[in-house]
Amino acid sequence: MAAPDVTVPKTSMTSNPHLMKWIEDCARLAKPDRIVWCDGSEAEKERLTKEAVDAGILMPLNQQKWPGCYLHRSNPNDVARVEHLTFICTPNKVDAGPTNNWMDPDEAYTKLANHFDGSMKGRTMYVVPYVMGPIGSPFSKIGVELTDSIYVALNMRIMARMGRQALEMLGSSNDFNRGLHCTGDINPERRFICHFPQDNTIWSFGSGYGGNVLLGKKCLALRIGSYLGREEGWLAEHMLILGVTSPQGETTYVAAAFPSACGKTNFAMMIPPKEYTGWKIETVGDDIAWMRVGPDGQLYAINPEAGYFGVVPGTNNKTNPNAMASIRKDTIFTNVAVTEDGEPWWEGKDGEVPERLTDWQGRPWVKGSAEKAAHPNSRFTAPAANNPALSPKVNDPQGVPISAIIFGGRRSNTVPLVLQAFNWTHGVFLGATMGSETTAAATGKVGVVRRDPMAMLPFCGYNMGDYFQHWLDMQKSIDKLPKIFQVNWFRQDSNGKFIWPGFGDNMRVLKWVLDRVAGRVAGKETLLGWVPKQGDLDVRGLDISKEALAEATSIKEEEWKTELKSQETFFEQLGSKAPEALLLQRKLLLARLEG
Ligand code: GTP
Ligand code: SPV
Ligand code: MN
Repeated sequence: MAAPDVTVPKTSMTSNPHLMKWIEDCARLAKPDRIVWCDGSEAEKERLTKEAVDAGILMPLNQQKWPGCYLHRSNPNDVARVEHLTFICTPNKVDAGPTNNWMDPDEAYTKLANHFDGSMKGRTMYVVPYVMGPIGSPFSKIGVELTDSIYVALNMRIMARMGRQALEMLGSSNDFNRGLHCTGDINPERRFICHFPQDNTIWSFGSGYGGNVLLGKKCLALRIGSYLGREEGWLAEHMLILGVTSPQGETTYVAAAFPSACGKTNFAMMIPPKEYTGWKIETVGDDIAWMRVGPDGQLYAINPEAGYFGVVPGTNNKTNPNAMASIRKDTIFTNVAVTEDGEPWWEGKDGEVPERLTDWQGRPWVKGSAEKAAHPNSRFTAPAANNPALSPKVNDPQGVPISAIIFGGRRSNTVPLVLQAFNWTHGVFLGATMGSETTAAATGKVGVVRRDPMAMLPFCGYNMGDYFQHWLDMQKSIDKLPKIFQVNWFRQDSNGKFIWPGFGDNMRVLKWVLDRVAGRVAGKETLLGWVPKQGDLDVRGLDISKEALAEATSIKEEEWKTELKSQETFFEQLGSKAPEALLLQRKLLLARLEG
């Protein structure tokens, strides 16, 4: 059989031989009709947007009210990450560990090559070069994604520093992530998200949605990133990064890990309540943090991303005004509903529920319908530059120094509003034993408690036991250790209502965190860690009863006995990879509980 005639078009942007060769290899496999380089320019954005609109991939929203905003409807079978179809492909199964799906690399390449073979016939292959992290930063990593999806190309343009600048930074180096993506026929039976950490390679087939296909995000910045982080002595985490500035002008940076759809974007953009006049929160990142020890021995974090791929439902001018401002222009909405006037709509938006809508699947929807109009995992892709609270440090190649790390799950019971770890090892234990109720961010049942260590269960690219050890080992290289905290905004009362008001009022908890970091307040020692002393948690102006606050902050020993059982099962799963230091933390806690 004659080799198909696929020539990679020449470009003034690069002549990198490694890149050219790899694109040729992929083109020979996928056999696209055309190969198009993405340069990241405005003109290119306009051209691709027009093509996407003509092809029905994007639908213009009301351009008077939502300038530059478009709607994309994904296939209803393709609306979230697919954890059961996500694989870590290492030569040895133990390196992926018991919390990941594993495939032998040779088997995975062969299997997926069968799907990729000819999969881009009649289609265009977009070459999307991008940088994760500030241009020129020693933290940053370069990736190139080959994709048949215009939607992916346009999203990557928002989510990463995409185009010419990436190729300039790459130069003639062979050190870049090789990402190959094809939507195929969007068939869940032929959907695979495969990571090859040893090859710095990702092959994604059969999906067109978010974390499955925007390969710089979860695939590179977390799964491959965490693997590289262990090799190179740094941390890739599912964390927001924020700066909080006091009325005296002192800025403290905090990183926080909450599982998918558990409040990172909201916390990172929070506007403090009126009792906190003079305080300012600025967003460095809303989903991913890369953290390294700086020359001064402090832990520094960058946000590798350049945009937000945020949860739409629940976003409004009360919960998250900065997100509302961020999505007002140049935003791609995925799977929201549309009003008769061409405006995007979702559950939890401000204002009256419209009488009539077109739902996320394009079907007529009437008020009172049992079905949701927007998909619960509908998303916005918005440039970080739109965020009024964007931190001036967001492009700082050195990142920001982290003073506190917060771990938080979605727990209707058991976990109190806030506590501080006794020390680093205990903090790693708190992160490692985090549990959270599942959400619509991944396919599967919603609301089931599962262990989600450091919010990384779906994103750790290697053995979870080794990951815990890496966290423990970091202690030795950090001179000024960040203090570690655990929070829970999601405790419910007996009627299933959230007890804590959350959102901007989370500032009150953050204030206690800052006070502890600065050594301004004492804490009360409990079995689980330090908690605010009576009166130290600032509830001025808050409509919450004494009883409700007591419930939100309560520690119930019976619930903790159940929790410790579940932790034990989880650690057992890790076998000999479970670090002794963490097993001992659990035993100590058990002894305190039973003592
Ligand atoms: P991913 O993008 O999936 O990683 O999610 P995320 O962690 O950034 O979560 P996000 O901030 O988008 O919040 C997810 C959902 O939780 C939204 O519907 C929010 O309205 C809701 N939420 C966020 N913060 C709070 C809070 O403090 N209290 C309550 N009750 N809900 C919250
Ligand atoms: C998450 O699920 O944690 C997300 C959305 O941030 S996705 O990009 O789909 O992973
Ligand atoms: Mn996320």
